[in-house]
Amino acid sequence: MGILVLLVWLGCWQAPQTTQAAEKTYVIGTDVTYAPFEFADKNNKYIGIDIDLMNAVAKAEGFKVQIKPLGFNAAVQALEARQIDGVIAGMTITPERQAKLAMSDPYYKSGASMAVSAKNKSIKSLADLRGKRVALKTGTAAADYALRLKKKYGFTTVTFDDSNNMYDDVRTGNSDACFDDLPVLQYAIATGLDLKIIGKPGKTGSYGFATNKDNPDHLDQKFNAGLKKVRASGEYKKIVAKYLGNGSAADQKAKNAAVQENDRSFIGLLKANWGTLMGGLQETLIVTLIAIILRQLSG
Ligand code: ASN
Repeated sequence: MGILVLLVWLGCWQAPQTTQAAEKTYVIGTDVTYAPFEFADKNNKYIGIDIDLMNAVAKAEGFKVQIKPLGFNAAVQALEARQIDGVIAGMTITPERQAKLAMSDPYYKSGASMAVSAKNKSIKSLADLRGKRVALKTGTAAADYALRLKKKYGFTTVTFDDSNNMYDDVRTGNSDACFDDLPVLQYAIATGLDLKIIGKPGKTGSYGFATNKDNPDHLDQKFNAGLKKVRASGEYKKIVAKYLGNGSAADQKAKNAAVQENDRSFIGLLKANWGTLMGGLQETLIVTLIAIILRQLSG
C-alpha cells in the first residue's frame, strides 16, 4: 500500500513539468556560458541575445520555452537523442549540421577566430602555431575550423566542454592559443578576459536555431515566422543593442560585473547550473528508487 502511494505520488509530481494547458512549452538547450548570447546574470538568471530572442520568438508565436543551460555539445547531443526540443546556443549553420538537423534562418553573423594570452608576443599568425598546443571546445564550428588547419600548421589540440575552461587553459599558459567565435571572444575581452585576438576571423557562417527535422510541431518554421515578426517590430535590434549597446563606460562596467562575478569561476558555473544538476539527480534518484522497489516486489 505504501509503495502504491509512493508510485502514485511520483507520477503526479512529474506531471506539471510536461503538460501545459493552453500554450505548449518547449525545452530548449543552450550553452553554459557564451556571452553575449547566453550567460547567468547576478541573480543566476539566464540572459543574453539568444535567451531574449528565443523568448521574443516564443511570445510572437504563442508558445513557451524552458531554457536549459546544458553546455553546447551536450545540448546538441540531447537534441539528437530527442531529450529536448531545440537548441539556441550561438550555433553556426553549417552544411554538416543542416544534413542532420533542421536549422532556422540565420539570425546573427559570426566567424571563428584565434586568440592567445594578452601577454603572448610570439604568436602573430597561424604559421606561429607549429609545435604549439591549441585549446578547442568540443563539437563547435570553431573547433572544426581549427582541426582543418591542424595538419598544415602542425599544432596539437586539446578539448574542453565550455569556453571558459578553454580560455583558462590559454590564460594559465597550458595552451598557447584557442579558437572561438569572434563576437564571443570580443565580448569576453571587452569585459575583462586577458586574451587577444590574432588575425582575421575564418568564415564559419551565421547562427541559427536548431531542432530535429522530424519534430512534429515544425518548430523550425515557427522560429522562422517569429524571427520575421521580431525583426519587423524592431525588437530584434533592441535585443542586440541591449547586450552590445553603444559601449558606454557604465554599460561596460555593469557587464564586467555580471560576467566576472558569475561566469568565470567554477562556483559561478555550479551555482548557475544547480537547478539542471539537481534535476538530473532527481531523475537518477527516482529511477534508483523504482529499481529498488521492483527488486523488493520480485524478490
Ligand atoms: N559557436 C559554436 C558552434 O557553432 C557554439 C557554441 O560554442 N556555443 O559550434
